[in-house]
Amino acid sequence: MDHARSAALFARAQQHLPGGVNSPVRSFGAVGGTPPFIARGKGGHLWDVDDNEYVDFVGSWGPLVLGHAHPAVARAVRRAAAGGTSFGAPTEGEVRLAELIKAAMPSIDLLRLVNSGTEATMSAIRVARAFTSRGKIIKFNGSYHGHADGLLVKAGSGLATHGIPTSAGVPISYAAETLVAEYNRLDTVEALLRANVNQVAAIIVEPVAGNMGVVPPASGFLEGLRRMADSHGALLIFDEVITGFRVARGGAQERYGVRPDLTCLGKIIGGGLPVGAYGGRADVMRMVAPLGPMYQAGTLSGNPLAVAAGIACLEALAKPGTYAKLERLGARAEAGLRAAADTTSVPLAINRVGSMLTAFFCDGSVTTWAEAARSDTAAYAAFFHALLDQGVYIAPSQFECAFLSLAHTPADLARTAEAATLALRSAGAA
Ligand code: KE4
Repeated sequence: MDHARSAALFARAQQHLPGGVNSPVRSFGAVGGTPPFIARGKGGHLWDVDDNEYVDFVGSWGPLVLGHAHPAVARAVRRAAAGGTSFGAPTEGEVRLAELIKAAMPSIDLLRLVNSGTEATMSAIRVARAFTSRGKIIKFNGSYHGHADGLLVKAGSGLATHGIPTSAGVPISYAAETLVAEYNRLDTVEALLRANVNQVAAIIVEPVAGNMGVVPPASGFLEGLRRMADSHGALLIFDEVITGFRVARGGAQERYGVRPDLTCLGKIIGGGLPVGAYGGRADVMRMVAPLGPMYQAGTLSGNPLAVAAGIACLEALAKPGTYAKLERLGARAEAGLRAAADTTSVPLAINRVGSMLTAFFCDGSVTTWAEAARSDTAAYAAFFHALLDQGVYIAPSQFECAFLSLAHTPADLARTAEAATLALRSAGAA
């Protein structure tokens, strides 16, 4: 594959943008090499500026569940743009999008649209603190909830102690309010709650972990969080930025039947344009200005173009059979990967929930961050590039998800399975 134009653009981009990108993971830092600069997408495929074509399983990190340039989404954005791009005033589209979200997630009485998943989780935590008059939050090692200061925190030395920043520029004092538990380990949550009685405002969890790679909730884990939050007077926040409208139309809360107090959304609800949302119990959300004392605002929140794309996306997803098809596509992709792995000696642990999956380069099973962290990231990087060279584009990091879209075809999946077999053979031979 020729990557001359991407290489030239990457050199030029690095003169203007930190690392040449507008989000770190796009720089290929975790896998090495030069990222292809994308020219266009259609369905389950991307083309880069050197006209190389790829089957795309990044899907813009989750939003493109319909595939690229879906006609209904493109048409909706064109129509909205013809009437103006932003007014800073209420519009009917914002009401319609809120109604579509609430129709799928009965735990949401009131919601606020924002511009990103980060804004959604940051605001959900603020409203939880406002409602409970408590300061601490519990998050989980290996989970990512966007880049708000208090969430860029990992486990401190002792479990009962506060977290430590994972980013420069986050004061220790900010991290002190964040406690870090272990995903799928209810005992670690209980220990933190007992060590911080009446201080925890909320537990925030990715109900299906996506940012350590895909790690499903162990049986009883989400139910246990619900029970513990209730018994300790904390709120339960589901960060469904990835899982919302992905693992079921009603997200993980529908798939697993556990009702959070607050839900954070993003990605799919914007159909590829910048939309986030947070919402939940009316008594909690009535704390949000202008109704209540918790302030949160945004010039472009509920932007007409973004909302038009989100409405078109969610209306398309409401069609009967959508999630059965996503399940079939996910199962087929997993089977192809397992068949490829069976032809080599390379140890793979594959986790999948619906149309999101991850192949961990390690043996045994991956049910916690500690187990995920055992993965051979160098082997993953070799696999990633061997696939990319064959026109298959998966996440440029071991600790992310591959996403199926409704636009992926059996031919795409057959081609991917074949490419994975060759890629694993070369990795196995390495
Ligand atoms: P954004 O601010 O990037 O829209 O959303 C933050 C966020 C919140 N919650 C979860 C569970 C998320 O996965 C994310 C963002 N996901 C990453 C990749 N896993 C986005 C990719 C990127 O950072 O460029």
